[in-house]
Amino acid sequence: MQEKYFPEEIEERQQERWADAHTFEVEPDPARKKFYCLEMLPYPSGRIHMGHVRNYSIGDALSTFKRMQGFNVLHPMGWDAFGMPAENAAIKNNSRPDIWTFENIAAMRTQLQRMGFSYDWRREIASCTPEYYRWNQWFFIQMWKKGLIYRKNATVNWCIQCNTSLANEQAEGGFCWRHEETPVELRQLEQWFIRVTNYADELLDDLDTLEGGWPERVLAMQRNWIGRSRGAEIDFKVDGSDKHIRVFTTRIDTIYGASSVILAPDHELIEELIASGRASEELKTFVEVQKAISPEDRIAEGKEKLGVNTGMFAVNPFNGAKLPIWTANFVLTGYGTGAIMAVPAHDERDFEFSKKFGLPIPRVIVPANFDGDPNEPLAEAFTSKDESCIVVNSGEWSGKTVPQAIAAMTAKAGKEGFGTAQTNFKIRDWGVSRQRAWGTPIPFVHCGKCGIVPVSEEQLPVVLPVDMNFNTQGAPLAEHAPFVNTTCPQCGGVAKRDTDTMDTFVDSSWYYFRYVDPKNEKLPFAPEIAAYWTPVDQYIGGIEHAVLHLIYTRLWTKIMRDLGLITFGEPVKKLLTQGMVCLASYRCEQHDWLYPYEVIDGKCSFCKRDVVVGRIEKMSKSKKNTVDPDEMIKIYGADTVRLFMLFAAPPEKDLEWSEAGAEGSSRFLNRVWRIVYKWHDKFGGA
Ligand code: QTW
Ligand code: ZN
Repeated sequence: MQEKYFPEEIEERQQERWADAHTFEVEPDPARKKFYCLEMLPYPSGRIHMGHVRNYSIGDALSTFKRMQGFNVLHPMGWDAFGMPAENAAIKNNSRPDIWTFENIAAMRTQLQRMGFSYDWRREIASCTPEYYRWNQWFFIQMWKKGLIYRKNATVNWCIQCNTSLANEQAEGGFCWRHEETPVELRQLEQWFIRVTNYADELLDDLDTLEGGWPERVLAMQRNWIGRSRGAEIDFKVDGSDKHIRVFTTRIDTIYGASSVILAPDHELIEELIASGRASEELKTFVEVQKAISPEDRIAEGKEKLGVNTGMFAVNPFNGAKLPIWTANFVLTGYGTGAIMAVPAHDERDFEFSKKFGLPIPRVIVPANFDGDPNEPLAEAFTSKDESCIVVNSGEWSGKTVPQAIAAMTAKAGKEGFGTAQTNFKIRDWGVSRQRAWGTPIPFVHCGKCGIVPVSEEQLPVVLPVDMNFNTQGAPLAEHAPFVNTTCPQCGGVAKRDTDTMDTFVDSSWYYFRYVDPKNEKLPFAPEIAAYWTPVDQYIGGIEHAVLHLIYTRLWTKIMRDLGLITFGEPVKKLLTQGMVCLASYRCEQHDWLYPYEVIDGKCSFCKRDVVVGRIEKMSKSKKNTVDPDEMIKIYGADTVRLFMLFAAPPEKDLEWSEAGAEGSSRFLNRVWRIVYKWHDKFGGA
């Protein structure tokens, strides 16, 4: 043993020993208890950053602990390797996305190995390899057979210069990211969808079983995202016509308080009114303007409520009252039926709208033991959810409690045939197609005779060409003739391949099942091997995946269960959402913002004035407040960096990187070394 602590030397030597001894390579062993420790796999962006280092240091500490407890620990790593950055690099360097990606993977793998993380590297996967993505295609076809895949017209952001659709992030502020002068158009395009809504009830109800294992915050975010609301659909007759408007309401008990019916700007009744030539100029303009705004933007926080009276009337089926029919920006066709009854006295949004346009605000709900006058004008909407509230001013239903009225009035609507109980969800079906080049090709062909036909399973994978031309106005994959031109699997005639690719969240929905059996050529993984290793015992990753990734992977698990590959419906027993790695920046009166290395002993290195902490923010390239893990490893060694990551903050909390803290960790390890050195010959050390 050497007297001095030379981290680089001992770490590299130890890492070699582990590799030679296959220390972290594991196989199923029915005699031993397993522990599956999983960390969210990285995008191969080029270099490991501090967020990764923290994520993987936490996972590695737990894996080691579980090994020491005697568990057979599965601890794998891989690459979420499809996506736009590779395309952007290919455009910029006039090169290929696969070359860029594999170079990055090689560099980042070296970095992770230098950190000394205890992965079973034999199980490494990269989602951009045909060996991996063929199973995305296989799943896609299985889902299609089960009726879980469909095509539908959907609105996408479109740049006429790029001649392709843009992801929302590429169309921020309404302009194309590559053509800052070109406003993004909304276009209707046929897109592929996965029927998430078939599983919406289960996705929501099963969250209860995760209680205790998942952070309460994540459960709440998912519940809100799925957004189940139980209510009723009610038909309002259009006055003087045989048409009906179907509205969705969670509060049928308030229907006597409705003072208007409001349609989405693209509701079919409005289209008909415009087509018939009876719509006002004001209405036509309003509809045109609103249709050019994306639904998300129409209902964005703080957006002013806008509306126009259509001039038509609807008849309340309960009391025959004639209500004006309006259209407004905050009613969307994508949610419920695209039409609502506005009950301003008992809904904040309807209150704001009705007040603005001078619509009546009749009160129909009061608290239990109410002794005021229910006809007194309200200063604000009365929205109490208390079940003891009483219905008033509502004919035969007056005097009932809210739950009683909801049950009885829904039953009446059903009996008389003008309504039914109905459950709605906020969550939408998953639009999985992207008009992008670096992704899993959708395994379908378009045949003039047979229509849209799946590729036969024996012909999988549909291999993505890597010699695409990125130096083009159009879509590189759609312009690749050898890829596009094919034959129909059904009739053998000429056909064209679908040129959409899958959302990369498809790749990450099931990657950790592939780790258990990464070389399988018959199936995505063998059910009996998955039965040993899965579900995941501990998953660790950033909070930014609390909703999308973690809902998609729960969905995928339920679908895999229904395909008979696994027997459970929840993939992750315990979830840890780690906090962010932040850095403080400093301000000097004279020199404004300083980087950490420009501050010495709490003073500005230029003018020696005292500095103040300006802000503590997540490290990011754009803020130029990053610290490179490699540099820190060179100075202190990987163990110091890892130790600092673990001790500087609880894993769920944000962590402020500080070089002084890293020095502290380094001093601690040096002290450990000295003590061991002092006594090493007493316990037989060399
Ligand atoms: C799939 C995961 C996906 C992914 O998120 N492939 C499962 C969907 C890091 C910081 C960042 C501090 C820096 C920095 C940043 C976690 C940029 C440039 C220079 C420096 C992720 C995830 C995992 C993989 C935290 C990320 C947030 N963060 N926290 N502190 N910034 N891939 O140092 O490569 O982005 O959430 O768990 O590790 O991340 S990923
Ligand atoms: Zn463009």
